[in-house]
Amino acid sequence: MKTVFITGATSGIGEAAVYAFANAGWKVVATGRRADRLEALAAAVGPDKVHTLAFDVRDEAARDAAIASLPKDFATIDLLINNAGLALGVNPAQQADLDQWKTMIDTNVTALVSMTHRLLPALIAAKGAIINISSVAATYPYRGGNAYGGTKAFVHQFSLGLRSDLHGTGVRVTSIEPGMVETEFTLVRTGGDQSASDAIYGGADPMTGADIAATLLWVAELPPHLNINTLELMPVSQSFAGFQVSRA
Ligand code: NDP
Ligand code: 8X3
Repeated sequence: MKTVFITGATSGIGEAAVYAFANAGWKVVATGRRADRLEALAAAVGPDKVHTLAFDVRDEAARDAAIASLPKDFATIDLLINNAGLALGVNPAQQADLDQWKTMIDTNVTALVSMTHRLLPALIAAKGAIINISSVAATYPYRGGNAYGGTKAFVHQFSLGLRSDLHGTGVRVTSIEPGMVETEFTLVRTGGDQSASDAIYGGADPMTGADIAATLLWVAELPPHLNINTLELMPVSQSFAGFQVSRA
């Protein structure tokens, strides 16, 4: 039985992934900061299938202590899903809050890199896999996307670089790049504005956490000689718009 280590499992895509992998017979290490949510998740899915670790991905000491506490049954990691992440703010760069930019970089970039570095020896030993959650924001700029898009572009390119470095090890690396998924993402981005969240997803028939979780499971269970490098997904209701031109 294989074990997946999922960051950001207390809501949205990560939480849905816990259910998808556990239902498919994987053992799951589910992580996030909100311990109460993790406890509820373990109770709902079954503590024999899910082991929870509450820590902030930016806190390397807390992370290492949590990993060191893993019981034997969950200690051999075959797949790391670097999912924990967030956007903060919707303002253009000239009105953005620098602390929000730093929080996004610390979480989406620095912590993701550090988590990968921490588990890489084990993943190589297991001939395992890494799935990083990037975004369409990595490729398509939009107003107010600024630092968030930059962090996700980093995740995309870091994933390709890992692929290159891990050549010959058998370790697979994939960057998953979703568009609009209805989760707590917009609530977090807007500081808890439920009406803003409702306005973004309302009538758009967005993707769900379960849609992305099914894709993650599909990628994870492909035959070991296959690697999906990058995979971009959008709801049918979402597509692209043109360039903007300012005129004198
Ligand atoms: P949610 O806000 O629903 O989930 C985010 C998860 O990340 C939570 O479990 C949260 O847990 C965790 N997290 C955030 N910061 C930290 C931290 N410092 N330490 C530990 N865990 C943390 O959003 P989504 O499910 O949508 O987001 C998951 C990923 O998907 C993110 O990387 C996001 O950028 C990406 N994404 C989302 C899209 C969307 O449209 N929703 C589209 C493309 C990509 P807790 O707060 O308990 O710590
Ligand atoms: C989340 C998707 O388009 O809101 O990464 O940036 S988007």
